[in-house]
Amino acid sequence: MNSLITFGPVNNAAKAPPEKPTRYTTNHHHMFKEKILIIGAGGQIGSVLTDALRSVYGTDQVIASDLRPLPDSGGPTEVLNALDGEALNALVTRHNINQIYHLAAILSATGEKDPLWAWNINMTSLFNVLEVARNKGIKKVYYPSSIAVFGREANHYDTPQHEVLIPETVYGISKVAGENWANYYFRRYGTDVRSLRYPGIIGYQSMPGGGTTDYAVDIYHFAVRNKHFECFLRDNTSLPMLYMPDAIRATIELMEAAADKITIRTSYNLAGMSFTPAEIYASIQKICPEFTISYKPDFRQKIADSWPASIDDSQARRDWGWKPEFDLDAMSADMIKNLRLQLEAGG
Ligand code: AKB
Repeated sequence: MNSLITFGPVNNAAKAPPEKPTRYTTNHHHMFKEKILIIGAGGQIGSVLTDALRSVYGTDQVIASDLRPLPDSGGPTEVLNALDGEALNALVTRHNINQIYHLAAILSATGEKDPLWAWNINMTSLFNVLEVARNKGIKKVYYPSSIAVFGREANHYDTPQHEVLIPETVYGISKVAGENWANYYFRRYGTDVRSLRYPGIIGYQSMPGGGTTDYAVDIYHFAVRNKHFECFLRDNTSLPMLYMPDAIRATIELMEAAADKITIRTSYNLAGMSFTPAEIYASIQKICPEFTISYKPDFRQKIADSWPASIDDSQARRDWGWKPEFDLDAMSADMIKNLRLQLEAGG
């Protein structure tokens, strides 16, 4: 039996109900049987995913955890340092956790400031998750990868699923390694780890931190305040991007798919749209004609240049029916509408 699930905005931003809530279908009999731990629930994706998973599985079934205390989200929260394997083990036992979403990571731009520190955080936390999953028989693990796994040797356009992976950031190296460890745990121990290579994710509910695609969120915040925006990438830098409701839906659809449909146990290519800073600016200008932009590329330009301009996600479409809903103009309209509501509400 399927039930229709809807969810609204998260609690870490001013409330502003979306006109058309995102819908999920899920197996009703799964609800209230799952006990889910989200690691990195205070982050850009984690904060939105927490609300979405609570809509699907029940508020008390989803434990939101982060390094720092989380704001009240109406459900259970925990402080967890994912580098502390014993603390993770104890938490999993205490809450009878049977699914883990591991979203904590140092992203591409921040990682370049201290590569060994970033490597240690990204890999140690993943090993802690994989080991607790193996030892405690966790049913499913979600581990996000990224377009950062690709480097300049990869095909730049419509980058295929099976492609040479020579990343140029420590973040990308950690994601290539992480994908392969996920695959290893699946093949060797049967641990059901599932993964998506996220492009840049754009949403109004939360802010990104330390990525190369962050400009595409920041630009909307400047536009609704009618403030001049200085972009850290060149105007013609095309990157793959995805609107938050599509990203959340992709994640839940992958995790709900029957295990025998999942043919990729490293990580699935995932795409929504591709655009350059000049194109997102033009899209925003249709709604905010006064808005102005200038370009001042910094060290993140080199990272962006090493990433694909567009992604071939046909394997995800074939295997578990992935299909994005938002294009650039639909995203701009929804972002600006919701950010304006947040501003009006004092956010
Ligand atoms: C980043 O820019 O580092 C992230 C990503 C694409 O993984 N948003």
